Amino acid sequence: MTEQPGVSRRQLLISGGLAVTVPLRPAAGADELARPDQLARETAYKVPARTAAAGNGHAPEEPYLDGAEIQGNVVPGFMKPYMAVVALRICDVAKAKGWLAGLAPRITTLAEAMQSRAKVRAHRGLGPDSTHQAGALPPGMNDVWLNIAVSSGGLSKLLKGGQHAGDLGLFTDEGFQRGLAARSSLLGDPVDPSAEGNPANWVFGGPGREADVLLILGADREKAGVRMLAEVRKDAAGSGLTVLYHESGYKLGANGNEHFGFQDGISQPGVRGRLAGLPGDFITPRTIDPSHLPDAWLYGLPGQYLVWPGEFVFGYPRSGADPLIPGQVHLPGPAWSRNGSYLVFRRLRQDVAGFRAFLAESAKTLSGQPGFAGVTPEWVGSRVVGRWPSGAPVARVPYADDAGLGIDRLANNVFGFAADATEEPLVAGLKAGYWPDAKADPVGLTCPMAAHIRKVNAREAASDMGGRRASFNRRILRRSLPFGAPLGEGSGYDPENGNRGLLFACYQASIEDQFEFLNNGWMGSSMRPRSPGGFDMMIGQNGMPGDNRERRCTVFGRGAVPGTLETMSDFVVPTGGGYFFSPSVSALKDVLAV
Ligand code: N7H
Repeated sequence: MTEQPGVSRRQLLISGGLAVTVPLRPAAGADELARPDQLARETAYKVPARTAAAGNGHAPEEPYLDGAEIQGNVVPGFMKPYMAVVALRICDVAKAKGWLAGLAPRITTLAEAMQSRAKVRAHRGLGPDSTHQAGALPPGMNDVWLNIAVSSGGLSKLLKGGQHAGDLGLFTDEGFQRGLAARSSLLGDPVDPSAEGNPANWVFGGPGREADVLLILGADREKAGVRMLAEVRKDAAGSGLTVLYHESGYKLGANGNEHFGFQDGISQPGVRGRLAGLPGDFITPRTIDPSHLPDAWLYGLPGQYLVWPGEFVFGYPRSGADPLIPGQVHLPGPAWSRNGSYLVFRRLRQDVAGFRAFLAESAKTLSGQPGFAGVTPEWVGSRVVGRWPSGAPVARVPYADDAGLGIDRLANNVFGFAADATEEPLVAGLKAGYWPDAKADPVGLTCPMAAHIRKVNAREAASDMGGRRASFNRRILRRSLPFGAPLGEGSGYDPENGNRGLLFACYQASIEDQFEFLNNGWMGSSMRPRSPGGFDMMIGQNGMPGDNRERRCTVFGRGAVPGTLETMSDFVVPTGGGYFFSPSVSALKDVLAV
């Protein structure tokens, strides 16, 4: 599928989508009958006639997700203002199994997290009239939640000698098998062993300090979260595990900024799937007027594409060639990995002073060039990210930030790159604010090809990997929060001595094809996802020592005049982390804890 100016996003999404007749539900008993090695691959299922007709008038038949089995930070995500991570090493396997068995009933599930999310959504509302509620909690809400994930090293210890001893090999993801430290150079992390970002110097996760288990906590209130953090550390330390690392993260400001000053966590894929008891049973709320088809079937929030759950959770249909028709069910591990998901955790230190200086110097250099007169550091930042600090997309407001648009969730994702985008009619009672429509921007004159949000999500535009489907199966569910106190503007005093950043966490069904692909395939490449545009200047690294670390990208000023941004510095430095598998509650109880 190629981009065609003047063709609507909707047409782009459904035209050229081959009506592949891929089935939805497994044939009865398929799980039980298949051999483990078969389960490790994508499995073919029968086609219900109604599903094949999705494009002809029936809504896509979305699967029910197992609300009691899937951990809540995978779907729908904790999204709490407090987060903590605890990295653990198993020293005594038998004791650790007892500890896991005790932990299983405390794991917050998808169903539990959804109940709380529904209350928060109802309290905050959507649209410009409710924006004063951003960040507000419903009265009395004081959740403290816990999730767990295990690395391949941890699985190897826990499965050894048991009934499932051979199952680790059935996880088909090479990244997961080898672990983050082994894959670090592939991600573009510094290869020089003396560099801060080299695994040899990580706070945990480097050679000899790899974690077997990662706990993730989320809480509405810091006090309760910190209390639980102390409790779980104490329990773990007394149960055959060593605490390698723990750290707390906090939402910055009501809207959730990160340390460079931008609102984060705006664009998440809408996960298709149902859970009984929700409006329409949908896990991702639907906001497009149901008579406006097929868009009402394509989006959750306006501009938020719905993605089949198998891209994130093991054992569900993935994206097919047609977004309305489920693809093949994906179970890239042993039978008990169903309802699980891979978790990538990276502790990313952010050099805030360095990034600010880069924006200021770039603005100074550019503003002396034709087409760039008057550009500010904030303008440069907006081109590096693709959004202004408030979250407003440059695609809709190219010349100046607009705080209202930044927090209007019915409007701040309504843009594509291939075609003009227009507001959609919404369900009764919802109304987006009025903002200029985004224009098609196929070559990045407004939102540069190298802008962070364009590097990690090609949206509906074609990329080097193909048409829009190629973008759908690269999506990740981000669950990050910043650590460290913010750096004040201008004072020069830094209580953290530069040690602040992002506790970056994301879930996906393939580490290689999703997180790693985004990192080295797109962010760390100057030529991809499409046409040479340069590196992701904020996050991209290129691993090379010395002068080869130079990174550049192209931005455009008035009259489509090109300019160059360049730096030798890494503003985001990896300082720890690991690759993990987040099992279902049953797998934790019945496979890992026995
Ligand atoms: Fe990125 N930032 O705060 O400046 N990110 N990111 N990210 N990021 C996004 O839509 C940031 C990182 C993605 O669908 C925004 O939430 C920082 C890694 C994806 O339009 C901002 C760091 C990876 C999206 C940031 C960091 C990604 C996204 C715009 C590290 C994956 C959604 C607001 C310190 C490998 C794109 C938003 C879309 C958006 C920031 C890291 C991925 C402001 C500071 C490592 C998929």
